[in-house]
Amino acid sequence: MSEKLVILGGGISGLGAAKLGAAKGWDVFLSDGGRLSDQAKSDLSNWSVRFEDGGHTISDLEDAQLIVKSPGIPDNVQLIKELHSKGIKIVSEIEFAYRYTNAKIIAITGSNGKTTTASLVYHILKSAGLNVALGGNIGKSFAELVADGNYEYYVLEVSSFQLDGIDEFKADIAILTNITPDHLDRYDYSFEKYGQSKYRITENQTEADHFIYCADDKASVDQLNKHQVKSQLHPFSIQKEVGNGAYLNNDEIVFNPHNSTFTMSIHKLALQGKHNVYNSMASGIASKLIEIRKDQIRDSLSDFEHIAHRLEFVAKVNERKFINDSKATNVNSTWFALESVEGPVVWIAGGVDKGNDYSELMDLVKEKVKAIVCLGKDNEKIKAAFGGVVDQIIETNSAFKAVKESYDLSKSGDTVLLSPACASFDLFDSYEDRGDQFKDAVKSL
Ligand code: UMA
Ligand code: ADP
Repeated sequence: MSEKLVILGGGISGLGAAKLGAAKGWDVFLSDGGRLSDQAKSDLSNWSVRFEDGGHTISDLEDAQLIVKSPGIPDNVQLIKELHSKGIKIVSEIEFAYRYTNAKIIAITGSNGKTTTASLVYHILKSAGLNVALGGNIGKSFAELVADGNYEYYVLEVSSFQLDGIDEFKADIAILTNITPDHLDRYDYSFEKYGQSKYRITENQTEADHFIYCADDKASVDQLNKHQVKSQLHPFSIQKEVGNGAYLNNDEIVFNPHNSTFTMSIHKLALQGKHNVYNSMASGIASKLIEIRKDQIRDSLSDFEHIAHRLEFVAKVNERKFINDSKATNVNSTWFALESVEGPVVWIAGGVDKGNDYSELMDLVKEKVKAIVCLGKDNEKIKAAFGGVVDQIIETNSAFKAVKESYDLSKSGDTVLLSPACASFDLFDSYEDRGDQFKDAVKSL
């Protein structure tokens, strides 16, 4: 008889795990506390997967040999505690998928820059002709990719929630972009615990593997000092010269992993801004470690096409520049946005605050921001933080109104920047929805 695999959650992750589990001969039962879509039900039936929705029936879960838990379900909810107490192994979907592939894995984690860096690495490898897939915390789940294809390389964006459920998962090349406060509600509001979770990306690595990290990021370096990382270390920095990684020499990036040095001007990078120098460095090191040619790496870092909602140029309207950075859902990502645009700036900010400390933005706001247009239901914290610093702070509750007000507050030569530092769920379905509505409003000006 087949062993029983229980999957908790029937979103992207759970459906991917169900498809792979069924293909590998497990007796799969998927349980969703919410409602499954008709498409999900039809897919599950086609794969001969039994399922329930609208609640979790514990008696149908506790005879599982293995449980795959979706990343959105926290570890501290009663259901998970109960299943743990019965001694059942509970893993994340990336751990489950890992058991069914021998391909090389390049995994990217961090608080900001994961999607950009993963997409850059994928672009370089794909352009070099490798048989490579991109997925994980973006696009398709790792499990679905493994179920559907036979790739030689997987470039995976990996979240801390996914790392929390690993056991043997190991990346041949791991990239940690940075560690700044985010998702602290899942880590007892402890930045230390969140940092430790990110470092689990190194936990199963051996001397044959590689770990690429930002030497300028204090939290990353502090955690490195606390961990016994066995893999080969590859730092990147724009502040100082480092070996076996990448650093900045005036306007040239010097890549020197394994002492094979090559350089690239930051002016040739497709993605501009300091944060993208970091992302390009990390991607270039990873690509060199898998022996992609220098010219290929340089070409791909220059011809990469921008990803939507990340410092995305939308349009110039009567000499005002509109930029969509809707994906900036925490203070650190907004810091890099404000740093990279030229003032004067009309800054559209706000939404659901994840415990933000706005003081980090104060210097840049003083230097560049002439007006703030709040786009959120509760804007008190933003008003309190910047009330004495910025003359005009106004409140709006739709992308259309925010764009209209920003246009009126700006003049020729100004930049209107949507970089909210907050999640979008008070007024929008997602950050994509917020960015799309912003772009539509700009186009209708
Ligand atoms: N559910 C239950 N029981 C519960 C709670 C939820 O059954 O107690 C069900 C819901 O009804 C729903 C399903 O679980 O049907 C949703 O599961 P999920 O929230 O884990 O979402 P997925 O659709 O499986 O997507 C997840 C990631 N989501 C989260 O981590 C919250 C996706 O990342 C990821 O792309 C996908 O797996 C594939 O790996 C999204 C994300 O927001 C983009 N990630 C966070 C981020 O980037 O900041 C970490
Ligand atoms: P993630 O997948 O980690 O959320 P993204 O690449 O989607 O990261 O970028 C999210 C936001 O952070 C965007 O606003 C982007 O401009 C900004 N950002 C990208 N890379 C970095 C970085 N290395 N450091 C800080 N902010 C960054």
